[in-house]
Amino acid sequence: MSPFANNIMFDRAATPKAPGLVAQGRAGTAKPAATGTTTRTVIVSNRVPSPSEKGATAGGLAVGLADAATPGSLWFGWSGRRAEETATTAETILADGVTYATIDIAERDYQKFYNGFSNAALWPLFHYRTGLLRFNRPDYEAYRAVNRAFAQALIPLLRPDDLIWIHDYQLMTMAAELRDLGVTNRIGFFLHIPFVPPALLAVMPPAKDLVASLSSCDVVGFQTEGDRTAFLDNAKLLLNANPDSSGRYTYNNRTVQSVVTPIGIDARKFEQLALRAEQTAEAQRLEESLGDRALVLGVDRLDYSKGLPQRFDAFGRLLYAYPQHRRCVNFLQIAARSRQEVGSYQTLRRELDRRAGDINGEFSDFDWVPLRYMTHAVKRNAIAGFYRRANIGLVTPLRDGMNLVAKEYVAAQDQVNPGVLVLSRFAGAADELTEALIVNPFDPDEVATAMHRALVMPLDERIARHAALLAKVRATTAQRFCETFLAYLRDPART
Ligand code: GDG
Repeated sequence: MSPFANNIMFDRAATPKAPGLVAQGRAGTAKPAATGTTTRTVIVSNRVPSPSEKGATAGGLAVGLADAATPGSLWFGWSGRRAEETATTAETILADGVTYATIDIAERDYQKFYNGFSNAALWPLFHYRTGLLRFNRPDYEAYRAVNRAFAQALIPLLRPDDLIWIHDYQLMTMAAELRDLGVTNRIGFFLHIPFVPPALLAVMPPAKDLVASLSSCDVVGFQTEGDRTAFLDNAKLLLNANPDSSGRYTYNNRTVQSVVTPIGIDARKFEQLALRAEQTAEAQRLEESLGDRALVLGVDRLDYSKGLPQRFDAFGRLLYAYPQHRRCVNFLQIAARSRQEVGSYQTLRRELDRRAGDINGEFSDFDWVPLRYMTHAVKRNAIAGFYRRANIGLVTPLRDGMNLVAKEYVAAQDQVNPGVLVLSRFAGAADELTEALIVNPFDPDEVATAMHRALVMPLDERIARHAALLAKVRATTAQRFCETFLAYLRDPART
């Protein structure tokens, strides 16, 4: 074992480890949760988290929006159930003052709307993967039809002064459907994933339709300045829009305000969770299995945008190029399965199985297996404990709207003995988290060098970088994201 690796372990080990739902039936029967003159927030997203499973699912949207669902608000979307027919009336449940209203989607619509246009056309294109894009007209028609069904089912629940806040790429045409059906409420849309420049959007046949539909909103929000610029460039080209210096333009007699409102996490709560999580059985089992080895951790949905094959290669390069880390480090990749019905996800899984096998076959010893890779989800509090134990948070997506894992990793660290965040320059989070080791995820050697640098980084540098990162993660919280976006929606002229 190298003296160099011993240092790392000593540093990490130096700090002791601290040991009512109310079913409400069909649409329209919900008792108004808020009275008086304040406007109500209506959140619309494809999936509505069941109140009892909040925080239990792998996915950034539900995590980031938990703070928007304040008492008195309404959260509307798909129930998660596939039925014979797509419903046009919603079922409602009241929990903690929030009304959750959901509809079922017909199996045949779901396949085309969700697995088809949303996840085999929009998702790859918006993550710059034109080669994976599968477009066909029936899928797009089903997408429009489901967006229309969402609009039809929402309308009976609406009050005149509701602020409607629609989320993400599955619902890009819903605002246009609401307008078509006569809705005059303020409507905002937030895109959680990247937007692409005109040269890329040009390959999407209904590109103009999509940009025009978003222009039915009063406010359109993005994670980064780059995404907003890409959207406005498309609006100029496709709609002849002429945005002013604050990103505002007029289309069809409506003023559309584009805004940048990066999403965040409830940092203080996550810090507490991570501290307590050291005591969970999972964290303790992980600790026992590692002994004094360093831990490199990746936590992602199993998705090709997350750069997992390239990340596995980078870990292999680390062991190859820096042999002093062999036997002294473990890489744990949690890759919770998602969208398993889409072909490219099955291909990815096989690819990762193969690469993990290659690396372990090459470097394992009878008492050390370098790479651990699991495809089932882990409980949120266990993940928090894993982050805290990890010497490196390896967050290397090829493209990502924001990436909340990067922020969670920072929040979970022990401030007097923190780990190092290695972050892709193509994650939206890299715009803010500049004190991370920023890497190009397409270059396994560069990522391996960054991992090596993180593993040997002196404690004072780790503390300085982490303190700067933590200040940022604490400042751009999920709550601030929600408040800022809703403030724009209340008053789009605000700059
Ligand atoms: C989209 C955009 C944007 C992961 N595995 C497990 C688990 N997770 C949690 C993480 C984190 C969330 O899921 C993932 O969030 P990300 O932001 O990293 O990624 P996406 O799901 O792709 O989210 C993304 C986000 O929307 C918000 O706008 O940042 O760019 O793609 O919270 O901890 N949670 C549990 N078990 C797991 O195994 N419980």
